Amino acid sequence: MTDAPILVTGGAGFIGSNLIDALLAQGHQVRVLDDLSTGKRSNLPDDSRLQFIEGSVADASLVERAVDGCRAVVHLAAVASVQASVDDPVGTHQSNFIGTLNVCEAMRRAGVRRVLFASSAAVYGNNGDGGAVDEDTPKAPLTPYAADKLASEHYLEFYRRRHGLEPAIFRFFNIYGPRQDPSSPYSGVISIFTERAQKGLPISVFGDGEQTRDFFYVADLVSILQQALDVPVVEEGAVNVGLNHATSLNQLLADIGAVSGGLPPVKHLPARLGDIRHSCANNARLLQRYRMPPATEMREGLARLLSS
Ligand code: NAD
Ligand code: UD2
Repeated sequence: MTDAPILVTGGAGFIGSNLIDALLAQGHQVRVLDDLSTGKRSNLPDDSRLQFIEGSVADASLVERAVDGCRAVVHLAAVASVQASVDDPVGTHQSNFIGTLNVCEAMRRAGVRRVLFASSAAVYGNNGDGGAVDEDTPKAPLTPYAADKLASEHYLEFYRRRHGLEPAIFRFFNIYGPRQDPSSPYSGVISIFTERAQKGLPISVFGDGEQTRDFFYVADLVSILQQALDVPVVEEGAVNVGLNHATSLNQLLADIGAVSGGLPPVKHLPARLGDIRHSCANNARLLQRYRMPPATEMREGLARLLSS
């Protein structure tokens, strides 16, 4: 297939690089714009159909160059750590909000319409109250990270109404799988716990371990993103990406222990300030709009991750 490239911002990161493997396998041309702040060049294959541009989505003229001639954009570039946004709201805002605005403007100018956007369950704050949140649940962005994601959603919808963009907005819950970088204390919890379990290093649980998350395997997300690039019409409104299944950290540890044949010592530390207690997706809209692959169960996902 010789089509115009799909631009993946943040393509050298965890989710982006998994998506790119699938896009290349489908025969697409891919262009990546990534500043390598958390992503790695080595996450991407050496492939003549892949063009890599190193730089920031905060740089409007670079974004314009990257968008030019593309058939669609998957906008994943962002500082993914909620805590980093708390520590550096101004710096994070450049990537997480200005970056989105630059993508919208560049698309408008270039006449590119389809854009997939990685929003987050963080926009709901604690409004789930222990139950599953649907997309109409009132928003409570408690951090700069969540505020930037929600503002980005609103701008994308403005560009839909005013300029004909076709944004497919996804609110990812907790995505896990191969290439999620465990190296920072604010990395995804599964990447940290599995790495430490493999190395026999002690594991720290913040709080009592009864907080819950809706963990979603990256290959299942990739399948949904691929569909969103191809559906003839993107309906308005964001879509939760989760399983509607809450797993506590204590249960997660039991699963990791079962899959890896034992656990290193586990210690409990005070809960993180502002940590969301329960997060679970009502995924009815996801199931209505997209063909959900048979969901990867936690133990199977962990086994695939541990053997990757
Ligand atoms: P990641 O850190 O692995 O990927 C982010 C990528 O964006 C990295 O390659 C990084 O180098 C790049 N990047 C960061 N700032 C940039 C900038 N200013 N310009 C260009 N590139 C930049 O994280 P991920 O988990 O793959 O996250 C991808 C997207 O999904 C992010 O937008 C994140 O907020 C969102 N998200 C992730 C999760 C999750 O559970 N992993 C949940 C909700 C939302
Ligand atoms: C994740 C995403 C974030 C955001 C949000 C959506 C990552 C890194 N963060 O934040 O981008 O979109 O989901 O709701 O993917 N924990 C421990 N020990 C550790 C590390 C974490 O106990 O060593 C706890 C942590 O306090 C929290 C839970 O594990 O209660 C999950 O933490 P996380 O950082 O993986 O994800 P979350 O939900 O804060």
